[in-house]
Order: sequence, then structure tokens, then C-alpha cells
Amino acid sequence: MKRRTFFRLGLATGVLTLSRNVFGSQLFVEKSFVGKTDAPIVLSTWIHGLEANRAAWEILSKGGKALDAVEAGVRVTESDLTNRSVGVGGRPDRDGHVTLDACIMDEQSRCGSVAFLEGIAHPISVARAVMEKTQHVMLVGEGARKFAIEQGFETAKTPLPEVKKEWKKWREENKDLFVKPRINHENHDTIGLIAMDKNGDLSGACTTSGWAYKLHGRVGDSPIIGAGLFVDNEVGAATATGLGEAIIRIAGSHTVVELMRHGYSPQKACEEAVKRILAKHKDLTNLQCCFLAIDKEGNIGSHSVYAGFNYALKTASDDKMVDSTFDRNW
Ligand code: SD4
Repeated sequence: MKRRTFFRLGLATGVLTLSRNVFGSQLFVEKSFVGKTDAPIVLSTWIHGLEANRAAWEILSKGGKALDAVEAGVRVTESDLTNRSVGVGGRPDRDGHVTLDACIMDEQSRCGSVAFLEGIAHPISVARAVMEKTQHVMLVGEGARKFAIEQGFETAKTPLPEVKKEWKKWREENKDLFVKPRINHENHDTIGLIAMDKNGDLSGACTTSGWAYKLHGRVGDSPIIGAGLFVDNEVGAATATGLGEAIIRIAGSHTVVELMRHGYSPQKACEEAVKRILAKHKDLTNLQCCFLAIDKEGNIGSHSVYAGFNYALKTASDDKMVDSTFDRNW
């Protein structure tokens, strides 16, 4: 695919466009990055971020902590049974199991994570419990589930009946994909949410059911601290969405934060992380990866490999979707 110059065009801030969201209603979308914003600030990936941000804002606007806000925010998305990429409404893996990944990180660099977790309604809260109640960072699979149940977390039956029906149809139609599940750009919608509270402290949360019809046992970037999410309260925070394997390969979110430490703006840091992904892959077919970042001063940036990524922004004066800049068109 020929390299295009879209991302350069997208760098002009403040260009308002009218776009149609997935629910058919119209939203004003601001093109590109937003620049400096006053705290509190909430940012999150994709259209479902609007609702998640509002829940986070409830806490932040009353002077609450970023950590509480990010958990509350993504719990909204995890509760949405119509969401096919996050929480119990998520699509299963190749073998019909919905396996959930989530992580959380706060301003003290404390972090917690769960991966390959089945049948629990709020993986993000389990991740927080791992962070706060154990000496570990990450619990996976049956052990994570046992811990969640011991801690009294709500269970859930997965997949949902309509999701199971869809999966069965997929299985019938995709016998050849039993060995290598196909990943495309329509079957993802992880939520990564980062926030700065009134005190200027940063936290982040990321939760997903991962790539639809992935191999059983596959874990993506979303529960991996440094890949799907990274927070360093001295510098900034970043989160990622897209093809987890590619994001892990460059320790994506950590890379973005580390670049900011070395003087990159959030926007430039996200662009550089995308550049690194491009450099490491010969075949870019369907390789969508997106980064979203904020620095300690409240500057915001985002960039993706392909067009189509957007994020939700909530501040005292804004509640909107913003189109990310990108490197190339599909
Ligand atoms: C994963 N990064 O499991 C996730 C998927 C995703 O938007 O972000 N989709 O690889």
C-alpha cells in the first residue's frame, strides 16, 4: 500500500468535522490531537469511551482519585452486554471460551493484572484487587478466577447465547481458520482509559476480551503492563489498542511514556511508537495499532497505523470524540 500523507494533514489542530458515530447519531469530532488541557482529564479509546469517561468524571469532578476514576470508567464498558470486545458480552476464542484480559496502574507505579480469565463480570476490579491485596502483579487463568471468586467478585455465564450462536456460525464457515484465526480491523474495541485527577496524579486501566476467535490461551497486550498500558506519574501515561502481538513486540505503552520522558510530546511519542511498529513488520496487512497518551502537563496525543482510530475526551469543558492522526489508509 502506498504511503500517504494523511497524518501530516491531520496534524492541524482544532479542525472540526461532522461525523456519524456507530449509533447513527452525529457528533462533532475534533481532528487530531488536542494540545494542553487542564486537569481533571479523562481519555479513552473508541466510541464506548464517551460513557466510560462520564463515569470516571463523576469521581474526578468531585475531587476523587484518578485510580478510582479509571476503574469506574471501564467498568461501564465491561457492563455493556452489547459490547463484543470487552467484558462478558465479548466474543469467544476459537474454542468458544470468552477469556478476559485487564490491567490497572496508579500514580505510585503500583499495578495489577489478570489474563485469560473466564466467567467474571469485572476483570478490571480483579486486577485492582491483585494490585492491592496480593504481592503479585499478574494472575492468569484458573488461578485468577479462583482468586476472583475468593474475593467475592461477581461471576457471569459466557458466552452470551447470541454470541455463542454467532461463534458457531463462524466455526462452520471458517474451518480453515481453526489453526490460524484471522484478525481484522472490525473485530476489536478494547477500552484503554487514562486519567489525570485534580492533584495532577495519573492512573490508567485497560480491559478487553481480546481478538475474536483467537487461539485458546492467547493473551494480548491489554493486560501486560508496559504493552497495553503504562503510567509513570513523573512523566505521563499511555494506552494502546489494536493488534496486541505487534504492541507487545515494541513494549508499546512503555515506549510512548519513555519517549515522553526524553522530551517527546505525547503526539510525537505516539507517532514514533507507530513508526517502530512499521519498521518491525514486513507484512502490514490488517496490522492496526493505536496509541493514546497524556503527559504530566495535560498535553494529549494519539496516532495509529491505519485510519479509523478515535478516542473520547472529557474535561470540564469538553465531552467529545477526537479523530486520531494515522500513518496510512486501509
Ligand atoms: C488484543 N489489543 O487483545 C487487544 C485487542 C484490541 O481493539 O485492542 N482491540 O490484542
